[in-house]
Amino acid sequence: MATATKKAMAKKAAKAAPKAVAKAAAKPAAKNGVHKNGTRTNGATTNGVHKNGASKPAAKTAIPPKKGKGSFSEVPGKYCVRDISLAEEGRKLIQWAESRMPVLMHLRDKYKKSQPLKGLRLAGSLHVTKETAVLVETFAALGAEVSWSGCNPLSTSDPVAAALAKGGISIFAWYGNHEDFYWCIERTIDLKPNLTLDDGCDLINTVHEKYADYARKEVIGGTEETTTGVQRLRARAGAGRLFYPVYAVNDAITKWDFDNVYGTGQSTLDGILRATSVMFAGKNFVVAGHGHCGQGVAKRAKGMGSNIIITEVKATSAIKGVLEGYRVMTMDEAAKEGDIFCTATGVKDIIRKKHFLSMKDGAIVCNTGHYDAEINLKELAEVTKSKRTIRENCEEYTLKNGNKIYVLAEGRLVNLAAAEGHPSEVMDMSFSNQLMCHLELAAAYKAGKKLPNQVLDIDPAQDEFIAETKLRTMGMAMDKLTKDQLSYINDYNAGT
Ligand code: RBV
Repeated sequence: MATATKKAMAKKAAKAAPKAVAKAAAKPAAKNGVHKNGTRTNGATTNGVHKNGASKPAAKTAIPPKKGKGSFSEVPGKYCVRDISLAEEGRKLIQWAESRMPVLMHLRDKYKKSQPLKGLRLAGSLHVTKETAVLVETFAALGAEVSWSGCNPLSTSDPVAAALAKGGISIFAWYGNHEDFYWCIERTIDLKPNLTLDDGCDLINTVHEKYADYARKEVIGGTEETTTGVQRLRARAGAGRLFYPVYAVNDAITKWDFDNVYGTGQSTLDGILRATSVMFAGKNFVVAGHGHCGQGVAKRAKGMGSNIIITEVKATSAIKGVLEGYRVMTMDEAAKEGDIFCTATGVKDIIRKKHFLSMKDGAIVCNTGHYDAEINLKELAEVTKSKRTIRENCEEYTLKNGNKIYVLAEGRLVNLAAAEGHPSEVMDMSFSNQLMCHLELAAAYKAGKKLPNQVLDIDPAQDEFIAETKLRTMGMAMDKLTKDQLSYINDYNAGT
């Protein structure tokens, strides 16, 4: 963006700021007396001193500068995206996703009149994709004030971020945001959220570690989208360091049996194809971790004609692989055989120096786990002579031993960094779970009911509702048990 335009935007932003502050100041009814401090968005009382001395989200007037280079479209305190002129392109993508997310759209329709989230402020940190945009705009349609950031430096769709910003959502996200990842999260906390939505726990962690008193006193609850995040949450809760209730959305059947398996399966292969265009048929495809995500990747790679090798640390998951007809071996062994490697473990250092050194020339290495810790790129660098970019999201490392290894998307989740993440159809169910959990949190809060500061399970009725609605929108019907069948299955005396 030209500097002149940037300056004009900054001027406009300065004017817009008071309005944004006034709007954000609308507080949820303090039914249980939780929201009893000042009403300004920046958390300061009128004289700038916090009444209770608690750690507060940063003041809007003292926003620290971004470190990232390049141009941005920015209205301080409201949004910072790469280029607002991409909004029209993004809007079409969002509409495309809407047309494939019937359950979420049904929920939007069902609740938009009653405004169950009115007066609540929600901060979210989740991949800024077209599907996420449908969720974000549903929250807004139901009355919430929303502020959003990405949850991975390489997963933001800049057109989608621009469309959200243009549509009035507060958003801080851009593709390639390595330097200002936490800056963006902090900007969403400026909203003084009373609900948080995470994918990977970075927002929850920031709120808990930097604003512990705030987390305890002001946040009603939150949700967590992914396996790695739920693992971290459980660790936090186990250590007695979880200060508000958080729903483990990942653990809903309508999330992890579908999103983690079929979503990851398809989008991971999509990412590998976009970054390499290689043929899968006939290749040895090593899947590290045969949990839900790994199962999806293996299933789809097998379907494309690859020979699957599984590496595992859990015997039951390994046996599942064996019974699918895959080979199971250690990574030390698999490293020598694989043509394509994909990590899906949630654990660090799955592929290390010794593995790189024993790989075949031309091996392709990628990750589909939430964090970029699974492939040890630092150790790869130690044995590398030279490096160059072959094409977008595909880097060639020439090792000192002469072999070439190709790393996709910097070892970050290849399905979101090199492709577009999971398809809308499956995110429909995941994000309906997200929405319904926030509706639960809001309803409990408005009814004055305090939920325990724990990792909360999803109500099975929610799963059933989402699955039934999905099935109906797919034009499929199910049988119903007759009374007689019901009494038969509940009869402990029934025998041969
Ligand atoms: N994920 N979101 C998308 N298209 O918005 N794709 C994948 C999307 C989520 C998915 O639910 C998974 O649990 C998480 O990303 C991993 O970070």
